[in-house]
Amino acid sequence: MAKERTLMMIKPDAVKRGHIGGVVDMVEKNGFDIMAMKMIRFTKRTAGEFYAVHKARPFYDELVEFMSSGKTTVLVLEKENAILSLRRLLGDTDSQKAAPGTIRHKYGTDKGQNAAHGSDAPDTAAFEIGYHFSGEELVRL
Ligand code: 3AN
Repeated sequence: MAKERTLMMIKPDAVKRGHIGGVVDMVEKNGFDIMAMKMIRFTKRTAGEFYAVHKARPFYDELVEFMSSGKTTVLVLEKENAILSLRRLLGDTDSQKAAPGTIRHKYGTDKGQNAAHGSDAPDTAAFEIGYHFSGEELVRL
């Protein structure tokens, strides 16, 4: 399979607790190539835009509030089958149900404060990478 790119975010809960290095270590040890990485602070407006697909969900306001509550680390990761591979490494959305060895098991708290995000499909990965990075910010090998 050809290499694929996905967007990862280390969320405000994990950044505040000093887990950027721990999460990046798991990402690197699992064979992902980091193609871009930066720190951002979502505003309520930009968090709402980024998560617009979830607007109708009951947790939307909580999600926007949480994602704009502190700094977020945003990364573009490359690997064969990167999207599914990162979702497996993240574990269940509910950190309490995430399997041992996953990022959310190690660093997450619950369904909302679940340490990190990974794109869920090729179309959302393309939107999410384009939302955060211009083409020039992505490494060309
Ligand atoms: P995932 O990120 O695992 O794909 P989704 O797409 O169901 O999960 O939800 C998107 C984001 O919304 C999650 N990463 C999580 O932060 C938040 N979220 C999902 N369910 C809840 C919930 N019941 N309460 C609070 N936040 C939630």
